[in-house]
Amino acid sequence: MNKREFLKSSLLGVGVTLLSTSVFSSSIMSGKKGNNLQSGNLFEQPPLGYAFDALEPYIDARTMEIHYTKHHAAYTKNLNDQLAKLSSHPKSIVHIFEHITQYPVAVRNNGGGYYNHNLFWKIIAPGGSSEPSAELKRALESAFGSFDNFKKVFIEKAMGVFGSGWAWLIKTPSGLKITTTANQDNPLMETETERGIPILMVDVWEHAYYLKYQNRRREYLEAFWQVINWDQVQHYFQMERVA
Ligand code: MN3
Repeated sequence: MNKREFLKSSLLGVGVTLLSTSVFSSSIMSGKKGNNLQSGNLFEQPPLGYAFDALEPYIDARTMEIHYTKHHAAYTKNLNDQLAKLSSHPKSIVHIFEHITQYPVAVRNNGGGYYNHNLFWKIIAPGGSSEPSAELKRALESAFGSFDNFKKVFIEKAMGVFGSGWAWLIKTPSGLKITTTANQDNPLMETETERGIPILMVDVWEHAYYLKYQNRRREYLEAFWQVINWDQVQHYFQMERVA
């Protein structure tokens, strides 16, 4: 399997699974053509799945509430509003990312905002394993020398994001890599030089931590580390094998 085929099959695997959290409106499912999206939403914001205070004291309830009900909700609404203006319906959110240069910048920003938070809420969901599986640990050791070094590099990369953006652990044909994106871009977008399957990600926009941590991004990142749901990381890690 060459790199292009790998990415295609891998991204499809992620797309199909993650799209199960998106709900196509009945008008889409019924196959109506044209600009009929004004009264229906192509993408829905998935339920958070846990209480706003579930990640206390690491991530405070007020931040979670505003982040989910205001920021993420707005990205979702704005994405739907933008897509309603288009003459044809996108096949999937992943398909949009793979052809992102063909879309208005508002689709890029709000589509990324919609999708990235869908992933992120699951990564910080309570109740999962507090450490990676043996298999994932071996892959991390292979790529970064040790698990401790992986954590160090990930946090340094996240610290290095200037302004608003994200840090990512991604699966690529040449192994696990850490990358960063600006704004709401993600490693599925055709514009990224480092592309791959998102496995672990952290939101380093100030809205993700400012209420509790103000300018202390490193403290937020250490706190984030305490709430990583490694079962979900493992789930994303294995998803690439879905052809
Ligand atoms: Mn955010």
